[in-house]
Amino acid sequence: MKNSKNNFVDYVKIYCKSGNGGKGSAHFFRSRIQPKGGPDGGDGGRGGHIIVRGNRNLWTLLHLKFTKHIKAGHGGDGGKNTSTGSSGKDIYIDVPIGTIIKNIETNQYLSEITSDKEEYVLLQGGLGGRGNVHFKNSVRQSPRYAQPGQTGVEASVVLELKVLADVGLVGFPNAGKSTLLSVVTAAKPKIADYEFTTLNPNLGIVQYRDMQSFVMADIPGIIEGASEGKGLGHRFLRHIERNTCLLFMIPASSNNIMKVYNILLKELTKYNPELLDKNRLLVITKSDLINDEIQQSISSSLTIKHLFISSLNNIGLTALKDEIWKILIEKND
Ligand SMILES: Nc1nc2c(ncn2[C@@H]2O[C@H](COP(=O)(O)OP(=O)(O)OP(=O)(O)O)[C@@H](O)[C@H]2O)c(=O)[nH]1
Ligand SMILES: [Mg+2]
Repeated sequence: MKNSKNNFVDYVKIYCKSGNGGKGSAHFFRSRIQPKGGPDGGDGGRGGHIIVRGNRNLWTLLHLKFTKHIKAGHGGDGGKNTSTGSSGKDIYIDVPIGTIIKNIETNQYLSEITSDKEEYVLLQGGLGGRGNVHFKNSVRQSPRYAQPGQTGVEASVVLELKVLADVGLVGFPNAGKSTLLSVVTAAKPKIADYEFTTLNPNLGIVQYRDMQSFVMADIPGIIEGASEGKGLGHRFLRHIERNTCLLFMIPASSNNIMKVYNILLKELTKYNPELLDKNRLLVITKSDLINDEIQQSISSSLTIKHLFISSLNNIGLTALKDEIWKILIEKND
């Protein structure tokens, strides 16, 4: 899963270098009354670390797409009067939960960020050198020596967002796509009771049992004739080209669910016939608006597999996730 052409960046390479430690000082105390005072050189400050940190508000590595180099600050040198140099500035690389960190040269797996605010010190800053006060002993009263700071370390790393597979939400405007995303992920897409509320795709990560997760993409609504440019057109379909599984979202209140399903299918085919190779699942939304009897009659009129959900009343959402997971696992086997 390398960078795809859309804004879903899940793979970046970055060269990182931690800061050098500051030099220890070889200073001697001097004053009018004490012209030959003892050593009073302080320690150098440590160099800045490079730290990778989990951030639950990030869903992709897009913000790092153009970051090629990251360098932390150097530690300050030690000074007279045993004063310690300042520490170099640490640099934090914020990443979405589920990001894997690998060393490029060795291809070695280093760590995975699995929770918000979790920190992984990728590169330690160099230690500051010790000032000459530490080297004074009974034999050597006036050490003219102080340690240099340790140099920082460097590494080129790959950050890769681990997503098992993706699910794309396809449907007419107002079908409840963004609402579903908002209840099964932490994403906060705009939701409103009018058509074309969503103008740009939204992504969210669905947490599934046992710490598993998958990415769900909510895209703008599609209408009949989208391929001829009606509504917002069908250029947004490129965002679901990489999805393993497509959910066809159709409200329970639709007069003819199969007809809507076929229109969606037709528009997808016109965009890219390969989209038909993907797994599809018919999801009938807003099931809270109909009673059991109507639900029964809809069910018996349908010949394809379908699930009823209500994002508002939390009906059928676990079953939906289970079903999606089954599809993703089969695809990956
Ligand atoms: N009763 C009921 N209403 C729902 C449900 N899910 C969504 N809605 C309502 O349907 C309307 C449209 O929801 P959205 O999630 O914005 O629909 P969308 O498919 O993202 O629409 P576009 O972005 O315009 O394509 C909103 O008023 C929602 O509150 C549901 O499960 N039950
Ligand atoms: Mg929407």
